[in-house]
Amino acid sequence: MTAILHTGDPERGVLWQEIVSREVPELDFRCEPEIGDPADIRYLIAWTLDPALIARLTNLEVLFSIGAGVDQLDLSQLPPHVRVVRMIETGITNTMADYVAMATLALHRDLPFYLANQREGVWKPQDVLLSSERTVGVMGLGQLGRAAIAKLAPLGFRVLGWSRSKADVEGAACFAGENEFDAFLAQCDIVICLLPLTDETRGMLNRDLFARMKQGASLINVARGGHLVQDDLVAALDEGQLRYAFLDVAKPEPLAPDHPFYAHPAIFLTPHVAGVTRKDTAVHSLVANLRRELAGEPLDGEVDRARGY
Ligand code: NDP
Ligand code: OXD
Repeated sequence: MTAILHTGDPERGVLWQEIVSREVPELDFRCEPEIGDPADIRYLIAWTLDPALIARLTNLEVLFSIGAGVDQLDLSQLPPHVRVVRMIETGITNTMADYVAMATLALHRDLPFYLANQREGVWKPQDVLLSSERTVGVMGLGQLGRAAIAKLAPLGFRVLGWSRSKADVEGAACFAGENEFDAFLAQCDIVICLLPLTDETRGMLNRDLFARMKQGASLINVARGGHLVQDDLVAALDEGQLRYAFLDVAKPEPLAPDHPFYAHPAIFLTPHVAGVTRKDTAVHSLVANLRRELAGEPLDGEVDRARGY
């Protein structure tokens, strides 16, 4: 018998069990803790890994991540032959694109400034710019960076993109690699981080990067808290090198209630809600991948484990 094991949110497990059992009847869908004979389990669905469970799954072949990112999974716990698949699904991409548009428009139209003035009883109009007069840069041109650009470009922003290898994205002028990073950064009024968290990108939103940005530019970090050096951000905001930061992610999550980010007047914090895996849509991505797997075809979103994304 070939089985797939769901871990995490029991409500999602019940829904996915019903749909996967109907759509892919060749597989026995089990929900933790009812794992049955662990030797049957070839496929695992998880957000994070439990080492005790992994040790029991001696025939595991594929790990399906609940999320688009995989850095929260400690892949060193998995034998090297186990393939890892990140979640690519319309719920995450659409909610992420909406969030990026919300934060970009809020910064573009000076909402943080007007909210602060409102609290002080101040009525003080600022010059109003056209969206075409703002340059927005997206770091990371994968599923989510591209979805963000598809939302931002029709709003009229001048959009730039940056990634490791040269990309071709409609609506954006694309830059690649360290050699073109300064040319990208120096033009942006708003920089959006949508990079995966890897050994190369950890801590890259730091003092050095902020100094290479335009003075008075703003940051939107919707990737991972580990990309950001928190003290460097506070210093850059306090010194006026950066104007505002929208942060959807932090390290650790949740931040302690007395963390300085909560009260900082130039920081806007949301609790990791930018891109959300929707159980009603993500299950169809899972089903499509399970069908590919059973047909011996390549899986959508398979991660290069050595590269980390
Ligand atoms: P993808 O794997 O599809 O895309 C990654 C992109 O980043 C690629 O363009 C890649 O370039 C680029 N990249 C990777 N490493 C580097 C580097 N060292 N220098 C420059 N570019 C690099 O990822 P997704 O778009 O699906 O997701 C991005 C991240 O968003 C996730 O890893 C996750 O951390 C975060 N996320 C956050 C959510 C939230 O709610 N806040 C929700 C979902 C995801 P190339 O193609 O050239 O390799
Ligand atoms: C993800 C997330 O990676 O929600 O999907 O952060």
